Amino acid sequence: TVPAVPVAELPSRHPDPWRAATRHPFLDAVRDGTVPAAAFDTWLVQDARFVSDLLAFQARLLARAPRPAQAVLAGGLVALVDELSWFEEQAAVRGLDLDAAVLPVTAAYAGLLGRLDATDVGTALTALWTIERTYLDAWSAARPGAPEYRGFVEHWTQPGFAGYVAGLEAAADGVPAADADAVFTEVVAAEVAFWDMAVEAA
Ligand code: HMH
Repeated sequence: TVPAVPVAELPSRHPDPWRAATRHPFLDAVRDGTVPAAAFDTWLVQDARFVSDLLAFQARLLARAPRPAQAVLAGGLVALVDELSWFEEQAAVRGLDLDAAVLPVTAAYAGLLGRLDATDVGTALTALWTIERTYLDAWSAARPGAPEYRGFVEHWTQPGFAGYVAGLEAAADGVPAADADAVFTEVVAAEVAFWDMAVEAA
């Protein structure tokens, strides 16, 4: 058998998909202040739905995770519940309906999360690390963000989030994945499609 690839090596093994997922025109527009508010709001409502889908996926993953991965997954679940409360506050401030229709890209991403339930735990942990690392790197590239979006960019680049992603890295590296490269590229493609949705909404 081939030795397991540390997840931290996956971005450099797939540089073009990784760049597409973490250096996206939507993020440039948030940084520069050129994103139309309606496009940002459409994206924000769909992201709240994604976080709720992710919470459910992560709860299912925790139920089958090995002991060493349990603490970071459980901590992440609490953070996702807090994140949903934060989304509700932002939605209230911006006058958004979080029960708006789910867009196809969001439904497709939920389908991917559902399929991960049937994979080995190592593959699912690699996917979860990829989801969160992509988000962290993408928002880090949008720093500091235009004044009207700075609070969002700061929220998604807090040091505690980077620490969580490091914890997920250790958890993923502790369990071999059947095909880390395949799940990495599948998740990264879903992330690109999700950013694309925001640009298409503009
Ligand atoms: C699309 N990927 C997407 N949204 C998020 N909120 C995260 C990752 C991080 O939880």
